[in-house]
Amino acid sequence: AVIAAVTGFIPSRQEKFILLLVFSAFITLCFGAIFFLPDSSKLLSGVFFHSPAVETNTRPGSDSSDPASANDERVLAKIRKDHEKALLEAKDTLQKRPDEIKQDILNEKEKVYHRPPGATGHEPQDPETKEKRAKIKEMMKHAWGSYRRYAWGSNELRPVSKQGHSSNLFGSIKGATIVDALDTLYIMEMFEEFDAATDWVEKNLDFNMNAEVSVFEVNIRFVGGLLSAYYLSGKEVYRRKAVELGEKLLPAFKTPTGIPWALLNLKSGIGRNWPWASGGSSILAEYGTLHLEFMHLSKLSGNPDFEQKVMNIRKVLNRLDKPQGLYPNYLNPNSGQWGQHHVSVGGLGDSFYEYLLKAWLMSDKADEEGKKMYYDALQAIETNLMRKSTSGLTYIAEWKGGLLEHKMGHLTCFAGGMIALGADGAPGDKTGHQMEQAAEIARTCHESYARTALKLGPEAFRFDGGVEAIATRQNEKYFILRPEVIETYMYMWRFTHDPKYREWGWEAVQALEQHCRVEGGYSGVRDVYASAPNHDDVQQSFYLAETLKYLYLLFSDDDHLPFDHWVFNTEAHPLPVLKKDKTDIPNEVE
Ligand code: DMJ
Repeated sequence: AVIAAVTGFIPSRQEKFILLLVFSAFITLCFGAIFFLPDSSKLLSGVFFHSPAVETNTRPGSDSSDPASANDERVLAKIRKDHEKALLEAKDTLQKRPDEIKQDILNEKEKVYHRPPGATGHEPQDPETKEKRAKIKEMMKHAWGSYRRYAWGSNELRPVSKQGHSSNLFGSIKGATIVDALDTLYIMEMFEEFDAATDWVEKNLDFNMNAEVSVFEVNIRFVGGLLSAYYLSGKEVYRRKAVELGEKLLPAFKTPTGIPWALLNLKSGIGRNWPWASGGSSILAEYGTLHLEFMHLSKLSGNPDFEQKVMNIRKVLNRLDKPQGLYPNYLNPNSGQWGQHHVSVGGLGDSFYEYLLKAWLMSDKADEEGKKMYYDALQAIETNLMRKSTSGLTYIAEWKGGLLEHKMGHLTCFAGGMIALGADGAPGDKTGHQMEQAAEIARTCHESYARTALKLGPEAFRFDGGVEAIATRQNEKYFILRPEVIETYMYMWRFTHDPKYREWGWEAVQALEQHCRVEGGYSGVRDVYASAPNHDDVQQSFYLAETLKYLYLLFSDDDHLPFDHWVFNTEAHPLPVLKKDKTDIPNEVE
């Protein structure tokens, strides 16, 4: 009440605790001051301490060569030192203005670990769903167990040749599969495996290397994976490693515009862009897919740099003219001008749009700028890129300087889930319309699977030359265990509970088991139209991070990682919604 009267601030239970600390420091100050009065220790010894040791020490003319008395001297010296320290701290606190004390309290409060509900689920009631969910967990056990056996510590597994595989996307950082899989292990309650992974991270995960990495890939898989592992498990090592890695990525933003480089040498801090990118440009889906992780990094580290860097990207984008309201995939970080006018909701563009929507949702709908940018962009996509095929399949084409390429990537199929997730907040009366669009995209993407021999989707499919939802080029016929179609089924299931989405998800499970499962894990296939699979011998880390996680959630109840408390980053790593009223209740950590 006194604090409320002085500062106008009504403390919660946690804040009361901190206030109590401040007052005890004050009392210590008064108490400690007595030591500075003449002969105070004598007074104290008479009034407070009745231990013979102290009495001996305070006796006039005591012999300091006596070991007992030397010990007493040490005790008293320590007490004096402690009190001096307490005095200084209390003096410091009492010199603060009420608003500074209030800020300190808020800062302390931020540091407390909070976990939103639904980190782990419960068994579905319906026996068939329960069995299917258990089957997906068994698939995770096979994928993880094989990686652990044949490729432990490498970035990925070669499941056919049963050895490690390292992609140059991560420089010489190791353990991509471990970090990408952490949260899936946790939500599937594979705690022995989670602990083994934690042990590896503690002892081996290292970012101090003279090697070039993809800023985007490292952010979505490593920073995202570490953040989720922290929020799910509460283990400090994950918070520390996420912040450490985030700090290593900051030099990528040293460009004239603050639009980051695609590639960064973690030791020298020197960045550059992909040599193939139009006019030395940075890529929309790469610099536009840092927001969620960086907002959390600022929150967890207290360092505002992360947030400032990603908010500046928005500023640069909002100053630019957009052709037909569209965002080109290429932007030059030196000049701040667009490169080629290519627009895509698949590769090179995709997760930029996803992060605008999710930034708004993750801010508990406070980020109005993110919201506006998302719905405006979606409107431009609908007008310029979304088309219906002759037989009525809705697809999202690619836009090249005003001309449409009637091709849809597997990557673009995530858009069904994104549009469903955003439909509820759509401006005007568009909620129903957007839900229909999302359902139509889900249907088209399902068709792209259904029209193949292996019942797995090609990398890209076309709607021209007399075909619909079929890949016509040999180099677009592969399937690399990608998650986007299943991701969309999961969102559609959550929002509609239409059983067809679980049926379609189960079809994918059967195809994965039949054609991708091998003795040493799961492999991608080179041609989904061939009658028998030709394996590419790579178990992508996103298969464990995303594909299996989304499948598991598709067969889980809605209160497992509920959408009003968690937002998935683009690698399916769940991040907590930053509740405006901070009402999330701290949970027990298993
Ligand atoms: C993942 O790394 C992410 O989903 C990313 O946004 C796109 N590509 C892969 C999966 O296909």
